[in-house]
Amino acid sequence: MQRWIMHVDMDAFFASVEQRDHEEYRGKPVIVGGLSPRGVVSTASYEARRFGVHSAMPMSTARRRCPDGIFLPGNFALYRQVSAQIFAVFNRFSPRVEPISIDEGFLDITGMERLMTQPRAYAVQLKQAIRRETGLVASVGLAPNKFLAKIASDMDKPDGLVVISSEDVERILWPLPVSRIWGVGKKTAERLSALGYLTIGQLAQGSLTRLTASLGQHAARQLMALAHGQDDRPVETAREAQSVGREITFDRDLCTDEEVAEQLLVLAGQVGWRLRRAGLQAKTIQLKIRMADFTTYTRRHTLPTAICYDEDIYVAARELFQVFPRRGAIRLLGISGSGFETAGELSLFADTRKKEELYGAIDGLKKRFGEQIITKAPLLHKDGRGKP
Ligand code: TTP
Ligand code: MG
Repeated sequence: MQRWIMHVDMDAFFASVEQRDHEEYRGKPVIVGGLSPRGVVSTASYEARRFGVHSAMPMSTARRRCPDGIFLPGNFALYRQVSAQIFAVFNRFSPRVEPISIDEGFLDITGMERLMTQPRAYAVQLKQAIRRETGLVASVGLAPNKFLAKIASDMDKPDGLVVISSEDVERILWPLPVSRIWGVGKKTAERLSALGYLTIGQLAQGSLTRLTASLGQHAARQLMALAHGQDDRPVETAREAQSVGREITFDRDLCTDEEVAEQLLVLAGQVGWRLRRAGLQAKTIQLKIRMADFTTYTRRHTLPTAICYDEDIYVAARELFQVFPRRGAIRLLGISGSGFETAGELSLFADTRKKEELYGAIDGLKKRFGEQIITKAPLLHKDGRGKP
């Protein structure tokens, strides 16, 4: 059966909230982000983007490009609250909502059109509901799968509503650069360009054999399907995910506690990012340990309050490891979080607010440039390269 997936993404989210709440900012270039000399831009209003200001740019550059802009430190607590309102609307429009970040999500609306109306009209209603209930503008992409829906929501921002059907793939998708494929970062884009594949169309018409030689079978197949506009990943609701976790099997067994600590930090960072991206906090943290002889242990700990920040997850996992009685060479480590609470209600504690701000900036970079962009300082070698 043909599916209908909606991808909804708020326009200039943080800046739009500021413009909504301060009449004097409307129609003006508003830049939200770290205001210290080494700060980065979280986002810029569309007025500011005309000056060449965009997310993840050093604040100093933004000030140079847009000296008369309105520069604000941002209010993450408020943005989280607004985000919760937006997701409440999503949840009314579909029982299948997958949160992707603070201002975006996928909705599976397959079958809804029979109950209600045509998909496009349904998307119009959703945009209207968001505007009515939050005073903010969203862009919506509508397509038979997640990949195309995400491309579509970005095509006519701000206030966009773009439908891509299967027949439109060649016309709409193929002229786009390969970097628009979700998961194609700079490195993969370079490899594709070396093969002569600059656009998604060139990739689609390229040779699977050459692609496999360059990227391996799994990635090559996946990319080829996406280039043809095919993507059968389901919309996964946060509720369905029983746990969010990551594990690593090491090329060489870990022998010292320091090595273990270092890998726990890597894992905690990956799990934290996944939790926050889904707007979740976990009450239970589980550590999985597989020894060199393949015996496998799990240890779990339920905390008094749910957590989602890397260092909190790291501390919980580290504690579990410290009381783990067996020592010896370790082949695999895994951390997972479960017992979810939806993030949103905000702590009034100053240190939590600081963390929220810090992680807001980090997650923004990860969202833009991929998960690998930021790693914790202890993981860096002296030459500045990351280890694992
Ligand atoms: P985005 O949806 O990527 O950006 P946006 O909503 O500001 O603008 P657009 O109209 O292009 O969608 O990110 C949502 C929010 O996440 C954004 O308002 C601020 C935050 N963010 C950062 O803090 N840093 C970043 O680098 C990015 C990309 C986003
Ligand atoms: Mg957005």
